[in-house]
Amino acid sequence: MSDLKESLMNTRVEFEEKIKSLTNSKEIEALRVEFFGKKGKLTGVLRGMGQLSPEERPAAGKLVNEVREKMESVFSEYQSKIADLENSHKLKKEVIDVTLPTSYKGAGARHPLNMAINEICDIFLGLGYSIGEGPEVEYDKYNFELLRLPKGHPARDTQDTFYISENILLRTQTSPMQIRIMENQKPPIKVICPGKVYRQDTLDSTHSPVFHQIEGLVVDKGITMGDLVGSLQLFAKKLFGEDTKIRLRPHHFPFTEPSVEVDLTCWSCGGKGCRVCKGEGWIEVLGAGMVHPEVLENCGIDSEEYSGFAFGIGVERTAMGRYGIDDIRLLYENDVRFLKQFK
Ligand code: 2U9
Repeated sequence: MSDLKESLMNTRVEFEEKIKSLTNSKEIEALRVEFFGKKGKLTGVLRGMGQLSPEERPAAGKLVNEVREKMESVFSEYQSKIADLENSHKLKKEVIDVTLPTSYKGAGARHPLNMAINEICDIFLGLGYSIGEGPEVEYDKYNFELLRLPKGHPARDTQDTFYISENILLRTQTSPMQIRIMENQKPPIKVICPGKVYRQDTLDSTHSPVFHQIEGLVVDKGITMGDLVGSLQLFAKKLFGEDTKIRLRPHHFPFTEPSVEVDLTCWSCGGKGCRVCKGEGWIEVLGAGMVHPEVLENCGIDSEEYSGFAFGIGVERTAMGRYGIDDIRLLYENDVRFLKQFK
């Protein structure tokens, strides 16, 4: 019993001396293992109790418990003291001087293409249209077949694109989205579909193999060419000003009948003729027409009961006119000197 008492006291003295000199939590943890761990010094002393006689054990047990509790309380006192010290040291080191000048470089600006898309979409939202967006990787069926452009159709040459496989391609127009909408929704339908489209083309100042379109589609009972003209006239005035007029020229698209190309009075000279409109007074901005009855039927819509109009707007062309940009490539190069003019 006296041996046990002695080694208990020695262990406690050693522990209290050691703990006083500790300065960080790593050392604290090492001390915990040294004394309280499985093979620790205190654990070793406690194991010695096994050799005591049954009469000595109760008193020894009481003493051992008292010493262990004391040592544990000293340990946790030091442990939290050191943790507090470390924390306040860390806070001091990481202090932020909120009065220092900022490294803020200023807010960016919207890209002119997105500005044009937002402006055009806002006009149609105001006219009660909803917005539909869909995949850029499309089935041939949605991009061509159901729009009356079967394989081998000559109009496919002007819309040659990038093929993923025989029947999957990068869409050449946003029309496949309107097809999907007509397949899934009953008329009345009134939607615009903005998005990126792809065509096999060589990049120059007016052409790009990737560009943006906004196509619109209205299908209901009794829709006529008059509705198409009225809607486009309203759109042109809202985008380019109240004095803007539209002019329709007959055209051909496989998916609309009749089809038209739509010119706007020149945004630069107002119709007198200038360099921008090449003396014409008019600028071609969009194409449109009455949705071909076969296209309606292809999507499960009864063409005897319903009719519709559709139109397509080239976003790049509109943005270039609206913001006076003379080279399409500027829109894709992301040169900050160009972009920051649109702040
Ligand atoms: C469905 C039926 C018909 C969409 C249309 C045009 C005419 C058109 C061009 C404008 C400039 C493409 O980006 S551009 O070069 N688009 O001329 N687009 S009619 O007709 C549709 C669409 C969907 C179901």
